[in-house]
Amino acid sequence: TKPLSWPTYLAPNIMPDHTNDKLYTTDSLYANPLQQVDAFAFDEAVVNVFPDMIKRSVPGYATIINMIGNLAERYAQPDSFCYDLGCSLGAATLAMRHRIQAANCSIVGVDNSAAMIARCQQVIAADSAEIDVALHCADLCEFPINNASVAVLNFTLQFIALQKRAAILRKIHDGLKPNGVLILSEKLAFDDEQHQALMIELHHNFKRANGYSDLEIAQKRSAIENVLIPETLAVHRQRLKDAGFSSVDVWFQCFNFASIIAIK
Ligand code: GEK
Repeated sequence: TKPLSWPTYLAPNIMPDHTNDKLYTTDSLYANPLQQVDAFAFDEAVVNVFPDMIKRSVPGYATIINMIGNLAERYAQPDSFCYDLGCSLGAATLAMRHRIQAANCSIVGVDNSAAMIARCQQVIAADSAEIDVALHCADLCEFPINNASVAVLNFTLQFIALQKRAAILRKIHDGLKPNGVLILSEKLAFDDEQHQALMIELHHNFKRANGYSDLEIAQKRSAIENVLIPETLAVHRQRLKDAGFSSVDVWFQCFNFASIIAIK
């Protein structure tokens, strides 16, 4: 594996080139045959390849990150919090931090992976934007949401147990100010079997075109199988409506990856 330069796609043109240059490597976690494929976990090994992994695995990731900045600029309200729930290395946090204009607005990042939060602290420390960022290593299921104008769940809800998802969305809804928004990005499942198979095939083609081998794709798939549980758009829509959101719609989709904007 060769060192990658700072993942500027996290927030283009923001990060100085010299920062953390040697920290990230290309993702080859599943390149060799494994005796046994363990369940996927957000540990130190994943942190080191994370920028490369997510960019090569999630179609539209860089666009979504950029547009989260755009949406935050539009919806952040003065004297409120913007939450990045499941913040990983802080890509959405940085995008928001560089776009929000509202006065006295600060960002709260939450992730329950100690390795992710430790690295995210470095990312934020190396960034010079002025908006305050508070990072917490915590389970977002337990984390209080108050006085929020923007909440981001960017490919995070999919890792939470199915039975806990409704309560999280209700808590976010209740913690949002009037006209506050939730940006929810998820990997999707489809009821139509033919369409489901097509989306998976096209996603795997995307990964192959980004340099992943069939072995890597297969081993990653079995590692993530019981960890990332995708649901249909209809299920997401209904649960967001049930949580109290008045407007729920998709603003981005590529294959089986979509992002929803839900307005209180
Ligand atoms: C990005 N949003 O780059 N509480 C807190 N964090 C959690 C929990 C939980 N219960 N469960 C999982 N996580 C990021 C990408 S990655 C998506 C998000 C992916 C965290 C987990 O530790 C990981 O950092 C993140 O959710 C999911 O825009 O890897 O596909």
